[in-house]
Amino acid sequence: MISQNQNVIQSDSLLSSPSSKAIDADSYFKKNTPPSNLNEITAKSAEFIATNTKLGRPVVLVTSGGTTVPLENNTVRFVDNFSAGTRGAISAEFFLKSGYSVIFLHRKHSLQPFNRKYATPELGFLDFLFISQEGTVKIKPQYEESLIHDIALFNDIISQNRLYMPTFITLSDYLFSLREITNLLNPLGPNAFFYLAAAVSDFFIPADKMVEHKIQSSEGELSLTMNQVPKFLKPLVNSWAPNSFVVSFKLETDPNLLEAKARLSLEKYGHQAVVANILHTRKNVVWIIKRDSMDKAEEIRLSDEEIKNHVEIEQYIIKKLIKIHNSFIQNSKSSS
Ligand code: 9Z3
Repeated sequence: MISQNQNVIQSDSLLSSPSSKAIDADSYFKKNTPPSNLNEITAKSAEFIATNTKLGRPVVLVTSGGTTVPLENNTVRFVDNFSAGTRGAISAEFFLKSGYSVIFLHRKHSLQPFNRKYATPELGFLDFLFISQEGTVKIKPQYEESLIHDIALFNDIISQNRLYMPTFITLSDYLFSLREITNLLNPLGPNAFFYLAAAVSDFFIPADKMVEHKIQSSEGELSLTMNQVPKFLKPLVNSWAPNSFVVSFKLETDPNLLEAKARLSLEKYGHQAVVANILHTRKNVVWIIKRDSMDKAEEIRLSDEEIKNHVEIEQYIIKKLIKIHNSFIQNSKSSS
């Protein structure tokens, strides 16, 4: 909604009440539009899950990157969520190396497993190549070993159909795809692993409250009020995939809030574990809090030596979580 001499985007009638109750997940799906490729994502995910489970491979859904929240239906501007997709992309690699097949639901153009190493802020694709005296394209010798290794691994994984990489841009693309893929993983019960590392917006403007066209600066300053996004972990854990293994991430900037917020999330949603991290130290230290021992937070911290040698913390996170997943599967078997 835009007023005459002031741009006011008003999401819902809840205008100035930050404590207003969020709508529930069902209403969210009724009021918002699914991505145009949702049927394709659903069909390809179904085929991927069927092929991999038939071969006895465990399947993990890794979500990665940030969601956007558009301000206009014909979107020129949007609010973005912080995330380069590094955590998700590296984690997917370690899951693949550990024998899991991976649905990598990620923000379009964010980092992807394996490829992420060859398009960094310092080095682009062309930096790895040179033209030989014979006029052919060759790999610079210093990169050859790592490239041969990664290409072989990546081609192997792709040819075995162990990696499917659907994308999202907006919050609603993400949520519709998450719900579809979760429903498809549900029949796998405890074998299905959800690793929810995407940075998902907590606020949005419902489609029916959004302006159609580009907001005009000639109309003055812009005031924004956004609705709260329903807490999707709740239906995911309680009804979409109630017997599955679900790990969420908690991101804070204030260390004093982190542990309490992570525990609160486990209490509220009842899933298996939260990986808690602080924005500025996320690459070097995380805490894993499990539902069955909530009073303990297990720290994973890289040593100075490891940081110097560019060791990736995700290898320790994944190793630990796979162990917890295996005991979850065992416990589910013995209690059924
Ligand atoms: C995370 O906490 C991830 O670890 C990061 C990774 C986004 C920090 P990068 O992609 O960063 O490597 O640059 N993800 C979850 C963030 C989030 O939105 N969590 C919600 C919350 O904290 C709950 S699901 O409230």
